[in-house]
Amino acid sequence: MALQSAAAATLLPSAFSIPKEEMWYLLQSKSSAYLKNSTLLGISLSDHVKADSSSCSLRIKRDCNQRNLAIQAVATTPAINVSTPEAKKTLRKGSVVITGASSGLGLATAKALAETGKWHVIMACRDFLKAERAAKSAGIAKDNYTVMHLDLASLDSVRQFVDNFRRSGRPLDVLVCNAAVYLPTAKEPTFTADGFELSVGTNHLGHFLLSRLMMEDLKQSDYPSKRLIIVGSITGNTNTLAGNVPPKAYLGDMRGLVGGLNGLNSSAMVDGGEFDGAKAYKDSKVCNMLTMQEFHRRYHEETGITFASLYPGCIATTGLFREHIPLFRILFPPFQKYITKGFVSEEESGKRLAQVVSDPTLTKSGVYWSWNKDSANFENQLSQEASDVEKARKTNLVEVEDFTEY
Ligand code: LMG
Ligand code: NDP
Ligand code: PMR
Repeated sequence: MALQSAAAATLLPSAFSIPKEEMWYLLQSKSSAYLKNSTLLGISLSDHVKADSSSCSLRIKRDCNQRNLAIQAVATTPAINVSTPEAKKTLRKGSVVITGASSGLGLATAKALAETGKWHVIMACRDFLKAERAAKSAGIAKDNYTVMHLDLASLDSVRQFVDNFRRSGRPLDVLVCNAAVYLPTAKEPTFTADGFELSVGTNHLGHFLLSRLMMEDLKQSDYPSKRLIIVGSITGNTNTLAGNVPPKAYLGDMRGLVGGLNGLNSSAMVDGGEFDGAKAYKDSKVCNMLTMQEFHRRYHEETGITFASLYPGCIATTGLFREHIPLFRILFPPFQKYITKGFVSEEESGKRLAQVVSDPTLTKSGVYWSWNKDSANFENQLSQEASDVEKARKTNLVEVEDFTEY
């Protein structure tokens, strides 16, 4: 299937390289709509999503240099010992990567965490200057943040970001997948550098690769609680009123995603249907919430990483709605404030996400957090589709070999 071949080539972690002849095979298979009964990078092309990497017919080479770099990077960070109260006092600053921290929820979370003095925030942003300016105008102290370039709409950029991060020598204690695009008025699909429909390509696939790569860095963290957080939303959950506003999220059998989301030999939509920008965003949020759960099932026990998702509330004033019609942008905030009462300020939403990052009591993995009217957090119920185990498996497109055992 095209995504498994195209994306297999592109989504491959940089810690692996593919022999030339096998790359040729991947390129060949990119144009083939249906490849049956072969496996690629541990994914069965016959059923799209076989998790069993033992059936891998193509070999993946490991790039030991890459791995060594990661180990060196972590070795330079001071070790902590939490066994005594004294040691607790000297707990080093946590190190958190937040994607899309140049505005809205990401920026507010960066600010909330930086203000505690306990966190160094790596703002992973596509627009370096905008992020620097945003950090300055939010009043984030220089010592508490670093801006690093990341364009989630390019898998090369994702890999480059991970390399740069490792070179920085900082540990990774928490990764927050926050960035997103929403294209509700688009009539035709647009695409990422790798040819995936832009909303799902950015919001889900870019974050998926980033998460899979950075899980290795998280594993090596000696911080008391290491976490990988993927921002979800109510509008992807059809067990809510908000989730029933058309167009509703629906992934179907995910044939479009499996086919490459390229709008050529496959649909640009996950479910294989006609392009709809608002639906694509909601579908991407379902993918985000499914991915979190799949990560939990696959990696929580082995890595000790807490995987979580959340609905931060309706932050009706953010840049997310920049592509919506002007009338919507005017009416949406008062509608949410006075009618649905689902409105939260950017500041409040930032505190919520910061809580999921740093609250020592929120260590439960596999949870979708929400907040009630008094801003008290609770474990929320996901819709049937957003909890579907089979669909969750399909969001994990690349089965990556465990490369901890050198
Ligand atoms: C689509 O339109 C667009 O086509 C698409 O491009 C994209 O933008 C998409 O979701 C985004 O929307 C959707 C359309 C659907 O929405 C609208 O046209 C309405 C937009 C208006 C939004 C702003 C509201 C402004 C209100 C004005 C208020 C002014 C406030 C002033 C306040 C001052 C106070 C002093 O909309 C519709 O189709 C409408 C019908 C939707 C109803 C859906 C509800 C379904 C409920 C089903 C029940 C499900 C049961 C679930 C049970 C769960 C219970 C827990
Ligand atoms: P904003 O538009 O304010 O923030 C989105 C961020 O993502 C921006 O920093 C943007 O960068 C960044 N971004 C977009 N594309 C890319 C890319 N290709 N590479 C890197 N960064 C990128 O929206 P919100 O703060 O509202 O959204 C944040 C999260 O909250 C999203 O995951 C959204 O789904 C979720 N959410 C939002 C809700 C709301 O009501 N607003 C409700 C529920 C969930 P730039 O500044 O350069 O544009
Ligand atoms: Mg919704 C009952 C409450 C409720 C909540 C909490 C939201 C959140 N919305 C609610 C209800 C309604 N909305 C109703 C009744 C309508 C019909 C008038 C409605 C409409 C609506 C539109 C057109 N709402 C929207 C849109 C958008 O374009 C936003 C969207 O879907 O973005 C994907 C949106 C949202 N409503 C929300 C939230 C949180 C959003 C924003 C985005 C997101 O999920 O990230």
